[in-house]
Amino acid sequence: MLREAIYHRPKNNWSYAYDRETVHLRLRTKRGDVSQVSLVYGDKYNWHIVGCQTAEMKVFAQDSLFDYWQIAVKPTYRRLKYGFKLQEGDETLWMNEQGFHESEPANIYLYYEFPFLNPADVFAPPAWVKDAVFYQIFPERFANGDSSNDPDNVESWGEEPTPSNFFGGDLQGVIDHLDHLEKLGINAIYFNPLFEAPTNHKYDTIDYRKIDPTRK
Ligand SMILES: [Ca+2]
Repeated sequence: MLREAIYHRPKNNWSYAYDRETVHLRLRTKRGDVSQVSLVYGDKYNWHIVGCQTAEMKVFAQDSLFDYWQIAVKPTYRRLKYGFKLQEGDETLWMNEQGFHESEPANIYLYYEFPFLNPADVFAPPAWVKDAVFYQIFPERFANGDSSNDPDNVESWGEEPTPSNFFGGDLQGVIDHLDHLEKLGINAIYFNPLFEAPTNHKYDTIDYRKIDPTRK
């Protein structure tokens, strides 16, 4: 097993609250290098009484270099001590916060910790997002539906776009093409900035409460 490739951090996308009862844990290994990975886990105040448990992790993604293993765990008391057990052929390796071990480490304080499944850490997207198919629109370059609001020096549609030139796209242009978007199966639009700003991209917003006059 190539130890240099094995990676986990007890935070971010490697260890996170999936919902109020479930922690997702991930580990990376060199692609095709490890045949089995198990999570070794338990409760820090019960570990010495009831011991730890093991549960097999599954490869949930691969790229050209790595396998990515994942498991979902529901800790009884919403907190978790954990480490990993990796196997390939006759070789077994334990990994925890302190690094690699060739026999099972007895000291639970060497293990990783997920301190508490705090409801504030659970990302709760609105229910409609799960069925949404988004289309991202850069309004300046989507369609010019109203030439009366065009900025000065507007280019003819189809000319070469540059980082700073203008084509006059606006909200009317989007409205004019809603049928087309609907036919594509789109039911949500992600707009690049629409608010008042001097550039064509409008990330340099001046007033978040005012639609730019060239977009209206
Ligand atoms: Ca326009």
